Amino acid sequence: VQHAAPTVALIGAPTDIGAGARGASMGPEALRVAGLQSALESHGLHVLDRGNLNGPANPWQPPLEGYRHLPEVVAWNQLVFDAVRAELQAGHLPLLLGGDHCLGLGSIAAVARHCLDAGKQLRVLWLDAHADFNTSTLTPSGNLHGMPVACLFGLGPDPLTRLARLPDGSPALRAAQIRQIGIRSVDAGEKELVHAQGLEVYDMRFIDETGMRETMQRALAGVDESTHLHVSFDVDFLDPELAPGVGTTVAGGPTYREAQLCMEMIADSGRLASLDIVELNPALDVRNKTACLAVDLIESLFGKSTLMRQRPAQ
Ligand code: B3U
Ligand code: MN
Ligand code: MN
Repeated sequence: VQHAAPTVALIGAPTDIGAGARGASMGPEALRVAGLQSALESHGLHVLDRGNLNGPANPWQPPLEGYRHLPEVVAWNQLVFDAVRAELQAGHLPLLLGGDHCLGLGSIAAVARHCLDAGKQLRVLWLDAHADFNTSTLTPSGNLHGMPVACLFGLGPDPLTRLARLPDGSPALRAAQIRQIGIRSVDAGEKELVHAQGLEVYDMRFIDETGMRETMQRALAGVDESTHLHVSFDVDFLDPELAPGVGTTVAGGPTYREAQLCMEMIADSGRLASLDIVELNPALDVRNKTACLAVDLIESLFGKSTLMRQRPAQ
């Protein structure tokens, strides 16, 4: 079944408030300069650029009780939550231009809330080198971009877990609703928590042994007409040789071809309904090449393909 092309709403969140390196605050503009809007329009999508959210500046302080910049992270996530929720309520597909990955909390909390209201089943694909499942006692850094998934599960500081709770008090996200792909850096205590919480993680060893095709078939298994598919794309998912413009590179990520197939298989599901693109750091990039690569991959995510293809049976 072909669906009408959605209206995509670009939401800029220019902040590095949860990161360990400055510069992700320039991510939204780098994606615009790389031609994101016209690339999407060339595939028949209607695009609204909502401009940038305006949150607190980065005070660049050390951690306090295990968290860096907690009040500012809460403020940015509240802005993201409200903006993403408003676009979903308007029937648009929100595309969050980060900013660092702490913003995945506000974005996915809004999506979870919307799924509850709309009677949709939620599936999150978390594309990342990191599990982002730290807590204040496990974190090596205090950086909140290493904690959003734990916060969405209800494990984290009160003001953030409160933002992520559904009206009945349950956490926004359960293990059955998320698949992590491309993971290759998990801190010691974080590893135990990931296992204890039953997260489904397709790490790089799994991708090497199984291949990207079967990995994505598994990650998308059970996705159907009633599913809202959210992709949270941390650009450090990609191999750093391809994508140097991120704050925390980890060697051994997906190749260009693996990343393209990953995006194409998500597009084939026909269920993509919201997207985060985070951790792009233009201060560390080379001639905006990481931003251009991200735009290239986003095009595939929205259905760019070399040939006219029948949608393969899943
Ligand atoms: N796990 C480390 C590093 C990290 C997590 N997410 C990113 N880096 N981007 C931490 O600080 O929590
Ligand atoms: Mn991340
Ligand atoms: Mn990461």
